[in-house]
Amino acid sequence: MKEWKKTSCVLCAQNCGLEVLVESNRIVKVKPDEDNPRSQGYVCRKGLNIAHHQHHDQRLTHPLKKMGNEFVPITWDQALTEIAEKLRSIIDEHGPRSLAFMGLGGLGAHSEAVFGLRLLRSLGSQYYYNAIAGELTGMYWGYGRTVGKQYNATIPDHDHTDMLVAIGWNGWMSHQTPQARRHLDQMAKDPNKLLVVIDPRRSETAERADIHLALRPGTDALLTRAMIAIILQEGWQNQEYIDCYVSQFEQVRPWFVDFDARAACQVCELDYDQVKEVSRLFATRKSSLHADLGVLMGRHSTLTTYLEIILLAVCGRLCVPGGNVIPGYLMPMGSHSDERNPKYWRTVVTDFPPIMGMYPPNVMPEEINNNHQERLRAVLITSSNPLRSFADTSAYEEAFSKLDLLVTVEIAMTETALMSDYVLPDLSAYERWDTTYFQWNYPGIYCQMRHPIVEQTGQALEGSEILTRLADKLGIIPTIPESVYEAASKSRSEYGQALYTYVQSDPKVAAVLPFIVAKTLGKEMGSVNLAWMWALLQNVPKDFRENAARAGFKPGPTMGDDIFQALVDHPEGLWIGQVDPNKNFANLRTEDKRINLYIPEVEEWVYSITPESEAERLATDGDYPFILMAGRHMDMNANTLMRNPEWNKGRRACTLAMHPDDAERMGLSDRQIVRVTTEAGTVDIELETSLATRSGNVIIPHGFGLSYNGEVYGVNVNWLTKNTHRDPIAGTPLHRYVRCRVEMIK
Ligand SMILES: Nc1nc2c(c(=O)[nH]1)N[C@H]1C(S)=C(S)[C@@H](COP(=O)(O)OP(=O)(O)OC[C@H]3O[C@@H](n4cnc5c(=O)[nH]c(N)nc54)[C@H](O)[C@@H]3O)O[C@H]1N2
Ligand SMILES: Nc1nc2c(c(=O)[nH]1)N[C@H]1C(S)=C(S)[C@@H](COP(=O)(O)OP(=O)(O)OC[C@H]3O[C@@H](n4cnc5c(=O)[nH]c(N)nc54)[C@H](O)[C@@H]3O)O[C@H]1N2
Ligand code: SF4
Ligand SMILES: [Mo]
Repeated sequence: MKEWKKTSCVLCAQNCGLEVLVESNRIVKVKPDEDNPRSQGYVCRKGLNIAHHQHHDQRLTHPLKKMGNEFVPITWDQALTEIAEKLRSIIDEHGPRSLAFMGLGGLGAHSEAVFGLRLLRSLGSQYYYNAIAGELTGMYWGYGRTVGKQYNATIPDHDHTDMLVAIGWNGWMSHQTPQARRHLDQMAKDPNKLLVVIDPRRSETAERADIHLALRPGTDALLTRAMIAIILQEGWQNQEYIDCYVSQFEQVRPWFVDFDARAACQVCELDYDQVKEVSRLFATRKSSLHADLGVLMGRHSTLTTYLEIILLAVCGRLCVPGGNVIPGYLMPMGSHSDERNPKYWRTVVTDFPPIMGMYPPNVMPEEINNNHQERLRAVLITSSNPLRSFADTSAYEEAFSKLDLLVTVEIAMTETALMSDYVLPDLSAYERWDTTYFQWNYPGIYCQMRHPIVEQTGQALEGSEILTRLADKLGIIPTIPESVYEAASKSRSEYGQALYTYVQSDPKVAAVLPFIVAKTLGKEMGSVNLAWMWALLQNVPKDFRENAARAGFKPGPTMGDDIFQALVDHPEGLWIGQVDPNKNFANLRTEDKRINLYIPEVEEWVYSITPESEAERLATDGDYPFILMAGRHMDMNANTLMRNPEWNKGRRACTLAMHPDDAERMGLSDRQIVRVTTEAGTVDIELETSLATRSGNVIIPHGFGLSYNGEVYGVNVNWLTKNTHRDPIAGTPLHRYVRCRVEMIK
């Protein structure tokens, strides 16, 4: 039996539509899906290799318990009973702060998140760690303060902008915008549009740019301060916009008025006149800005993204067509958690607050490995592989060995799973119903409920089902009235009424609603994720309903059910909403409904970014003369999501990239094995000379160091990163600026 089925790629946040040929329960061919309304037949090499994500030798099929050095298959009942007992006893003895969750949904699937969060909350803990708090939270923090909600971060209005500034974003390889290569090509080739890339090296995106500002690594804060200074000194700011939509401008203006932009450009190793011209263009055109890991994982990460918000605001580029806009969404990617509100816990020994409800993976090793009464003792992980993904693998290994309980819900026997006490098998993204809530699109709100397209061969369960069963074992779910079960077996409309009546009857039910839906409608539908999508759609806020109406859904009580049915009927995905581009300012949730420019806590930090002080801090360190970019997104990695190394066979996937001049100076040659050392550790790795690297810089991609069938593929760059090398506010890693030395192996 062969059948073409519609699904999507789960390897990056674009989730491009795919059509896959399934034969004997295996994915044998993959092609882009022309019918997918967002990706429209766009796909990259990774998506075409999705079979290597689904089919490999490390697939988990049974719950496993570690006994000595062995993993022994056990029943679901035994696994969940034992885990529940251990969790209870740890919390009873040490309090809820001893428990953390990590992960809960990655690049391809988000349904499980609400279940994990409810379980965590029901157990009294707030400690939720996620990869997003290793990249985006500094930027979310800035948006939280300036526009009022952390989840209202902006994206470029990709179809309407006529000047796109890519700062620290290599979209050609990493995507991060719909149909990235097509879009970047259009921006570059259209004589009426400008693509500006700010990147220290000639990245694949920079190669196509109209203007490439090859700044010195780590100088984005200085450059952004200089650009704002130029704009204000020249009077290019959009005063009308500022008067209408911005407050506290007068408080930030002094940060720029006397700033020596010319000296700053010199430290950034940029031509002042070119920076001035880019600033003028940015202030006068329909410009937008896309910042990514080069900035988010760069020096002064949170500060730089905040300065970028100021830049956008003074040029009148926020919430306007063609500028940076706040997209619509079905579900925000996290919750607004303003750290000034004492109800949010800080981490016990490192004192970091949550941003978007998430704590930074960088601090977890310290939060485990200490003698505090309330240190972390139990960690439950789903859809994440901290031992390869997060900074400082040695620190993680040491910390995890000190846990009383480590449980990993996975599809593969990963490096992290191998350290766990229990490993629980999840259905894969292609074996279950699932969706993502990514919102990197505008003005459409896109959604795809992926159908299961292959069958599992073991006893795996949906992650949300696993979490529900665990919640049950922990006694978190109340006894559900028979009437709710009965209604679920009849019709969705009867179920909706029965559920409503039940929720109204007991105020405690709402807090555990996902579990109730899982046990009733989930059971009936054969999928908790599918049932949760239905429930979610019944409860959407008013502005989502307005957006859905603009996308053609009939307003009224059945709207949620109609969208649900449409999702089931359209496995290729569909537009479920359209935001009103003329109402983008309505997303401002500050008290005065304006963009609040002034964040007092970072004032001193801004003032510290001067040409003189930065020149000093950037000076070469004799012990560590190179700057390592510890991570790079390229055709041959997809975070740690690919388990079968076959897909990169014959390619030079994981090397240390170095400029040929540097190699020559050091007497090193291409393909030679060299030794790289940082404050965190040492690795040996193959050298690749490459003009795509800036002199003085070296690059190792992330996502390698995979252990597969007794072999290790590539080098795990996180042996070289230190978890304490992080942003002071968000705790995010500064992976794009790691000092290192490279040596010949004698
Ligand atoms: N192929 C592939 N695509 C992916 C992924 C993957 O693993 N592989 N992962 C996905 C994920 S989770 C993410 S978060 C995205 C990330 O996507 P990107 O942020 O685009 O990824 P990077 O490769 O880190 O690209 C950032 C660029 O910043 C530049 N840079 C380095 N230092 C500096 C600096 O100091 N200043 C400036 N301005 N730029 C600097 C680098 O040279 C690089 O070209 O990619 C997504 N897409
Ligand atoms: N040094 C360095 N480190 C980096 C980066 C860098 O640039 N430099 N990039 C960082 C970035 S941007 C990110 S986003 C993080 C990502 O880091 P992680 O959060 O670890 O995410 P992934 O590597 O995408 O996937 C983690 C695990 O999810 C599992 N998984 C996949 N599908 C499912 C599923 O359906 N169910 C379950 N239960 N598990 C599943 C995979 O098998 C994999 O082991 O890595 C970061 N790490
Ligand atoms: S990895 Fe490639 S194919 Fe997959 S979603 Fe991202 S851009 Fe699309
Ligand atoms: Mo990421």
